[in-house]
Formats: sequence, structure tokens, C-alpha cells
Amino acid sequence: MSQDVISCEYHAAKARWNVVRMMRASGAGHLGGALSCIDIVTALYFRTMKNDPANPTDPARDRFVLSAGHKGMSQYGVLAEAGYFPIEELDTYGQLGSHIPGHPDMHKLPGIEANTGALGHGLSISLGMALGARLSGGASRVFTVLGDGELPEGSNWEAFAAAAHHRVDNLIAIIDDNGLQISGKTADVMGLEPIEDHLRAFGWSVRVIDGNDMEQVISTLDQVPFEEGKPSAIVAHTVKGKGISFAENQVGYHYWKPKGDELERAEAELEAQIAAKQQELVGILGNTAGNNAVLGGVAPPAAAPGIASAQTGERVGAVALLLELSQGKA
Ligand SMILES: Cc1ncc(C[n+]2csc(CCOP(=O)(O)OP(=O)(O)O)c2C)c(N)n1
Ligand SMILES: [Mg+2]
Repeated sequence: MSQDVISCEYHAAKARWNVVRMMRASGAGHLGGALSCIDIVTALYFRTMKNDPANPTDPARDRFVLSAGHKGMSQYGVLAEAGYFPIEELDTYGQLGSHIPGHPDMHKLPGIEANTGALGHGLSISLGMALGARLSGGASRVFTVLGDGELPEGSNWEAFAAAAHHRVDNLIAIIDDNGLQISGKTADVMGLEPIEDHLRAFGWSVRVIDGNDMEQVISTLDQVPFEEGKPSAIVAHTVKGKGISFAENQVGYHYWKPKGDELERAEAELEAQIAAKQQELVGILGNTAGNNAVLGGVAPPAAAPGIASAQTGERVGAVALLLELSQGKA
């Protein structure tokens, strides 16, 4: 397994831990869908996309739109891990005035490109961004994550058709195909399987992968656009609630209100995953200060897992931007 894969797995494990930190702070949230797509979101920020936490409004950046906005904790967990905002901000999740509300708000947090949560809008927004980049002569690509249960929203299909018609090959749609949605199996509520056939019929170039297998996620994202002149789609088979054993594939954990010792059990499981990845990384690289810097803050194995993050002095820029957003200046 390559160092890049393990490094992304490590950051994904820590991002999952961040999700549980938000749950601990707020007492409730959309857990299942956040955990199914978080490996993909991690790979996008830590490997695929041109992005810089210290300069989140760089016009040349690639864009990420979380169309299924209820999965927002995935993006917050990854942005915090990448150093877009101070990690302590996670403890304000869902509170009045927080920069990280229940659904992403571009006016409140650096790194959020669009307000989402009403399903079915993100792909159209992303298409507009991708066309805008083309018109302005930029090289930016736009990545968007949709849920399988989101796909029946009719507006998606206008965007799928328009993107192919206009040959928008800097647009990449990733379907977090976890087979479940809010009220049950997607196949029972409004099934579109096999999703890849629909997308191909609409003129997209499509790959089907295991979206919780970091090696597949990375190697597939490395290949976009799959075909010149065609938008790219990845149908990512995932597990809702991935990473917390008792939440996996359980529709009841779409929205989680932790009870009993669930939080402690979730944290213990994720801390074991973080520690295991940390050991793998240290095994490859050696536990030196230089290597820690390259990896964005790998804590020595003796340190408490889950606490160290990629946060560096660069976050000062993000803090300043947060302040401006609060004051309505940015
Ligand atoms: C327009 C719109 N209709 C309904 C909802 C309510 N809703 C929130 S999450 C969800 C399920 C979405 O399923 P999926 O896209 O598969 O996401 P997952 O539950 O797997 O995270 C629904 C219907 C919404 N947010 N927006
Ligand atoms: Mg789903």
C-alpha cells in the first residue's frame, strides 16, 4: 500500500473522529451519510484538488460542492483536519451563530463554495461553476458529491443532460451510493439502479468503485477527466455509517442522537483506527520531525490519537477570514 493511500486513510480516520467530536458537542446530527462519503472528501482535499487552507479564495483553486448538504459533518471534519479553521470550532457545531451549521453555508466558513441542504441543487451549481471556469480561461475543476437518495430530484437530470451537451469535462460528479436514504433503502423509495447506466445514457464518462477503499478512490480521482469532452462521474459504492461498527448500514443512524455509551464506543473504535494508521505511517517513514512535517502533523505513536491534526501556523489566515465572514466583510 502506498504512502499516499495510508496518509489519506490516516486523515480520513481523524476526520471521522472529528465528526464524533461534533456529535459530542451538539448531541445530534446526520451521522450515517457523513461517514459514507468521508473517504472521498478526504482524498479530494488531501490529494486530488488544488486547494490551499491558507488561501481558500484563490481564484485558481478547484471547487468542491457538497450537494447532499446534510452530509456536512464530513466536510467540516476534513476541513478542520486540513487546517481551514481552528479545530475548536467543531465544538460549536449546530449552535446559533456557529460557522459550522447543520448544513454548509458559504457565508460562514472558508472552504464552503455553496449553500446546500435542499437536495438536488449542487450539481447545477457545480455545472455553473465549471462553465464559469471555462469562460474565464481558468483550469479549475469542480467536484461535487451527491447522495444516491438525492438522485431522483429532477433538477439533477437537467444538469446531467446540460453538462454532457456542453461537453463540460472539468465537472466531476461523485455519487455516494450507500444504498440507503432518510427513510429506508433507496431501491425501495425511488430506485435508479444501476445508476451508472443512467449516467452513461446521459452522456457522462463513468467509473464504478468501492468508495471506502482509499486506493480505488485515489487512483480513480487521479484519472479525471476520464474522457476529453465528457463530464466524469464516479459511482462510489459505500457503507452508510462506515467506521463505527454499530452504525454501519443502519438506516436508524441517518440522524444520530447518541444514547448510553455510544459516543465512548464510537470514539474508542475510531481512536484504534487512527492509531493503526499512525503505526503504518511511522513504519513507512520513520518517526522523525521531518516526516511529521511532511505528513502534516503525525503525532508520535505514544500521543493520544485523534488529537493531532494537519493544523499549522497557516490556519492564521483562515481565522482572519472567519472573522471577516462574521463581520460580513468577506
Ligand atoms: C429537496 C429535499 N427534499 C428532502 C430532503 C430531506 N432529506 C434529507 S437527507 C435525505 C435523504 C437523502 O438520501 P441520500 O442522498 O442517499 O443521502 P444519505 O442519507 O445516504 O446520506 C432527505 C430525503 C431535503 N434535504 N431536501
Ligand atoms: Mg444514500
